[in-house]
Amino acid sequence: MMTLSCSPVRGLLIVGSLLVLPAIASAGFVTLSQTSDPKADIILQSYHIGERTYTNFVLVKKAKLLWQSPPDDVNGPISVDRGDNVVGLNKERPTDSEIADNQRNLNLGLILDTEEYGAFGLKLKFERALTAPLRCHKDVPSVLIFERGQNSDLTIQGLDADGDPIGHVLHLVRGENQTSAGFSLDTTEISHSQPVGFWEVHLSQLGVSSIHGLLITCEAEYHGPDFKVIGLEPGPCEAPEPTSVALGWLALASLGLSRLQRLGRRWWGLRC
Ligand SMILES: [Ca+2]
Ligand SMILES: [Ca+2]
Ligand SMILES: [Ca+2]
Ligand SMILES: [Ca+2]
Repeated sequence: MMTLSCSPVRGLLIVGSLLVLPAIASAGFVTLSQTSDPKADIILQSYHIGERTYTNFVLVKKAKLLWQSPPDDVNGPISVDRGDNVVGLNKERPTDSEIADNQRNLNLGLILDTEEYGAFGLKLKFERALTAPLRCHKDVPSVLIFERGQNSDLTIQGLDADGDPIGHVLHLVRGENQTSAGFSLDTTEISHSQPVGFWEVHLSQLGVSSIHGLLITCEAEYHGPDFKVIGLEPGPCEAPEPTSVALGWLALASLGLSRLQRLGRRWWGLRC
């Protein structure tokens, strides 16, 4: 489904094609420091897809809250939250640097919490640019977005080096193409644990080959997303094994020899 999203509200104009996240052929999974205590630190350790393991995460560096609604709500539509026993800030109406601190780590017990009626526009800048993975890692997503409850939506769009939106606006829908993260989270703003899921976002789904950050928007009907954003950079392709390199050269040499022999036979055939 593709529709035009043009939202000239709250001083922010979003123009682009709005996509519902298409199905991902093969989803990965994550490993965590622990999954038994929903109120404690839960550190993201690695991302896996197939037999491969990735740990090259790229963190959020800066944040800029563009707008929030209702703007005069004393509780604040968006807040920084933490697991009940996690050391960290839980605060309504956080500053931009408090939002960045909340996201700038691998502790999934530190998330942004949005009230169910809340709406906002938020820019998150990564510590370095994310570029489309090399072919050997083309099935690896560039961004993981965790959501407590698996009961809320988000829209995201890539940002260029100047912080301007580029590519598609992607609608991440609650429960759709969302993988269970294998743990539950009980934070200070809720009185019981909720299961956490995550979306795997590929740059191709955002219609770009590189991003410096994300524009995240939430409308009131999105049911208040409670989330953490973490980038992933697979890195270079593994060098082939020395044995396979040697075998490759041997095969090439043998191919070359047989061609030379064929040419030789043809040459001598013509002469005779
Ligand atoms: Ca709150
Ligand atoms: Ca939620
Ligand atoms: Ca709690
Ligand atoms: Ca919420």
